[in-house]
Amino acid sequence: MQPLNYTPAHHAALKFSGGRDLLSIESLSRGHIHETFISSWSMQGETCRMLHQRMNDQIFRDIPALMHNIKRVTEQLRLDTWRARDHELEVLELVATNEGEAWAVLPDGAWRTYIFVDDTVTYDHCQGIEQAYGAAVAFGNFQARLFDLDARELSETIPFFFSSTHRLRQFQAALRADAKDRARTVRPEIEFVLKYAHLLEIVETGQAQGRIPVRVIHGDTKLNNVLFDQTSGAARCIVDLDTCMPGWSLYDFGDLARFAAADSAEDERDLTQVGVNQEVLGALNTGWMDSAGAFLNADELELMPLAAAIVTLTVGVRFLTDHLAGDEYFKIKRENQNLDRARVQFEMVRIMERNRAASNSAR
Ligand code: GN1
Ligand code: MG
Repeated sequence: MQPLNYTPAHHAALKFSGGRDLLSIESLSRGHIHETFISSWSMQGETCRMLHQRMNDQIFRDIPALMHNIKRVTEQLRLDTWRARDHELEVLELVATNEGEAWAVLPDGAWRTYIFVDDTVTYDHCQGIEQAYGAAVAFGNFQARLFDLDARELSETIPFFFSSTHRLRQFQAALRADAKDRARTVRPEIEFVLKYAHLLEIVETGQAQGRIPVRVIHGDTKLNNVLFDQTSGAARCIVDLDTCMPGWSLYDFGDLARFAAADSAEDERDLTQVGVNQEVLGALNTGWMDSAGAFLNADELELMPLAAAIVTLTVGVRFLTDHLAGDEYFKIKRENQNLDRARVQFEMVRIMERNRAASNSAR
C-alpha cells in the first residue's frame, strides 16, 4: 500500500518506476512554466535519479504534439547526421511509463520523465568568457545536429510562439483590454515598446522576402538550459526541449545573448544593476560562429548584431503584456515581477542599441 502522505508527484513518479523502488522525491524550483520534481530510486543495490514534470497544459495545449516534437528531436540529435564538429553533447533521455507511453495522464495533469543527468551544474549567471563560449558552441551544435531535420516534421506547439510581430499584437490587445487597470502605471514602458517596435519586424520581413530561412531551433537558449560538467566545466547536455520547433536561427543566438550577457538577474528591481557584458557577448558570438557559422546564410550573418536586441525586446514585450493581463502566463513569486522582468529587458535593449550605434559610427 502506498503511504497516505503521498503527493500527486509521488503518484506520478510511480508511473515511471520500471520496477525500481522510490526512495524520495522533492520539488525543484526551475522555469516559469512547468512544475518540476527530482526523484531517487534504487534497483538491485544501484541508485538513480529522474526528473519529472507536470506539463502546463494551459500553455502547451497540445501535449501529444509537444511530446512528438521532443521524441523526434532527441531521435535526430542521436543520429547527428551533420556531425557537429568536435562536440560530445549528451542527449536528454525520456523515460517511458510502465505501459510504454511517452507521458502519463493523471488526475492532476500530464506528466513526463527524463533520466536526471548526474554530476552537472547549471548557472543563472554566466561565470566568464570561457563558459559563454562553451554554451554558445553547445547551442550552435545543437542547431547543427538538427540541420537535416525537416522543420515541417515538428508542430508549432504554441502558435506564433517566436513571432515578434504577433507578440506586439498581443501587447496591443492587452493594452486595449487593460484588464487590471495597470496601463496608466506603465506609461514609460509602453512608450518604449512603441519607440523600438521597428525591431520586431526585421526577421519576419526577411523571411517573407525569402532571405531568412525557417530552421529547427531550440527556442529557449537560456544559459541555465545548459548542463555543465561539475568537474571539467564543459557543456554536457542541453535541456528544456519544449520549444524545439520551427523558428529562426537568429532567435537562439539572440536569446542566449539576452540571458548570458546580462549583468543582472532577469527580474532585477534596481535598474542601475542592469548591463550587457561586452566580453561575454564577444565570446558568445565567437562560439556561435564556430558552430552554427557553418550553415548560416549571408542574410542571417548580417542580422547577427541585431539578434540580441530583437529577442530581448520580444521577451520584454511578452513580460509587459503578461503584467497588463494580470500575470496569467509567467509564474510570479511577488507583485510586479513581470513588470520588473520587462523593465530589465528594455534597459538591456537600450544599452544594446546604444552600443550598436556607437560601433556603427566608429566604423
Ligand atoms: C519561459 O519557463 P522557462 O524559463 O523555461 C518561456 C520562454 C521565455 C522565458 C523567459 C514556453 O521559459 O519563452 O523566454 O520564460 N517559455 C515559454 O525567462 O513560454
Ligand atoms: Mg523553457
